[in-house]
Amino acid sequence: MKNTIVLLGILLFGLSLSAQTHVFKPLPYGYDALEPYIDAQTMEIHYSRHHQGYYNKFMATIKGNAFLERASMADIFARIDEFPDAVRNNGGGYWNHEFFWEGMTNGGKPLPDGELKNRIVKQYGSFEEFVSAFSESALSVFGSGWTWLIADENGLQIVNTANQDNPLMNTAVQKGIPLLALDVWEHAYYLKYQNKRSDYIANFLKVVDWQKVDARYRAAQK
Ligand code: MN3
Repeated sequence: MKNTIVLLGILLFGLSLSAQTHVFKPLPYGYDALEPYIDAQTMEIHYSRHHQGYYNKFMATIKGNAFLERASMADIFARIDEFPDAVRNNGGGYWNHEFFWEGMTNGGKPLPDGELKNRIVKQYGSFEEFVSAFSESALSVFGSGWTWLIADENGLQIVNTANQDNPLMNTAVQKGIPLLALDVWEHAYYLKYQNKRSDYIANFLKVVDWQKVDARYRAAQK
């Protein structure tokens, strides 16, 4: 009897874990880890208020919808036009920020030799020219949005999305697999940089984890 209760407890615990598809992951580093390029106060507000806010609203919005509660974010984004704007805006805000945090690391990491580096050089001429193109794109976002490096059937693309949209959404003009994201909403940089978005972009590029971007590219080729 006692064993049965223990087994039942393990089973219920397992079910409760599997029930929670969408989790609010801890920031992969401390608030001050990306100083001085991204300041601790901005990180704290961005993560604990903005990102958490999108997650909370997303969870409240999807409550009771079996598909939205269980499906992966990629599967949800692939059908995003079927759902209310609150799912698109808050689901995008939830996923985009997690992806953004995971693409940065203390001190940054250089792009290793390999297929992504070769592809960048082939398409853009050099890594430096690619960085200029990415920066220009981020500078050109009008209003709130994101800049992405994506992989699609033609290779690499630099694309911008408005609001909390992303290139996984079936509504996106240019769809693809995200490799790198840059948040260019003013809340991402205004405290430290005010209107100087170009300085923020230049400093973001100093903390990019290109090893991670390379790993994402390799995963996208499979
Ligand atoms: Mn943001």
